[in-house]
Amino acid sequence: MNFDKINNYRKLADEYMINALKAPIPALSGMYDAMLYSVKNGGKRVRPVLAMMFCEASGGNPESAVPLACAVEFVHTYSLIHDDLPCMDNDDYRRGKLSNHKVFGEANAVLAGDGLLTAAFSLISDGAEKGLYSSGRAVAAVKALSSYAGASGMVGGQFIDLAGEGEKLPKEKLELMDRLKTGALIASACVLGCIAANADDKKIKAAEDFAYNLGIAFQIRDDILDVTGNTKTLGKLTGSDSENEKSTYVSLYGLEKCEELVNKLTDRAIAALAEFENGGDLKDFALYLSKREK
Ligand code: GRG
Repeated sequence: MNFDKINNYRKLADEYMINALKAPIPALSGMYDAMLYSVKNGGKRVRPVLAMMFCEASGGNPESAVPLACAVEFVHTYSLIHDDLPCMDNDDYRRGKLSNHKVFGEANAVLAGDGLLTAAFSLISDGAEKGLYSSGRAVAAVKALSSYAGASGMVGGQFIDLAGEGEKLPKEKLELMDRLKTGALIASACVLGCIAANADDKKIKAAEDFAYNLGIAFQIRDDILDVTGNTKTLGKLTGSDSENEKSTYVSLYGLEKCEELVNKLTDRAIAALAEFENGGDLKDFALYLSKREK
């Protein structure tokens, strides 16, 4: 796999996000510190890398997708901050470091998430103002991101997750929850990358198809790692799913079948790339994610 390219995409996203989070007045420096803490806290940047790769695979310049890629990562980061709160998953650690509310307090962690969610949409408009894509493409990106991330997407998935706590979810409900909670934001990254390149509807549909298959494979891999993973590599304690009596793919199918499912879904994601002339890096990235250890 082309790690140099991936690391370059990660670097482009990191620089752009940090630059976008400068406190405009000293009175707000504490607010921006709380947002920056989680943005700089060691995420893998899977979603920004996917956005830039889809832009490139659609014939665009991946650098033109950077604001959209970062918008998705801001939404992802806000969701993790809110997910860790005591009223949700109540996690003291994220990526091996104290979670946002443990450092800044609960109220400030809520605000840091709110700040990142709204900043995501200003990044989209900034990209159009800088001439990286047209205003029409910015409108399409706002429409896609708000739909994938909102109540009918990621937020809805979290709702199903919280409503089903302590219950054994049937297969259909687990699939719906993960499609929304994990798949929808991955879909936003892939689709926004296509939007930056002005891709046609066929490519956008194929990107979404890739993303939902990859997203479920990603979630199953997450469930596997919660059982078999290394605490140090993952930056969190393993076994939390069974401790919290969460319904997961591993509890439903067992480890061996889950490994098979990851491979099958990854193959389906790769098949969707036939729509792109230049999908080789995406294929390698999907295979790499299917074997990830963190
Ligand atoms: C609070 C609205 C709201 C939503 C929360 C993201 C989420 C929904 C919950 C977090 C818990 C979880 C396991 C979600 C599934 C998606 C997932 C596997 C997130 C982790 O993504 P990575 O591995 O994270 O890309 P890094 O740390 O690399 O950024």
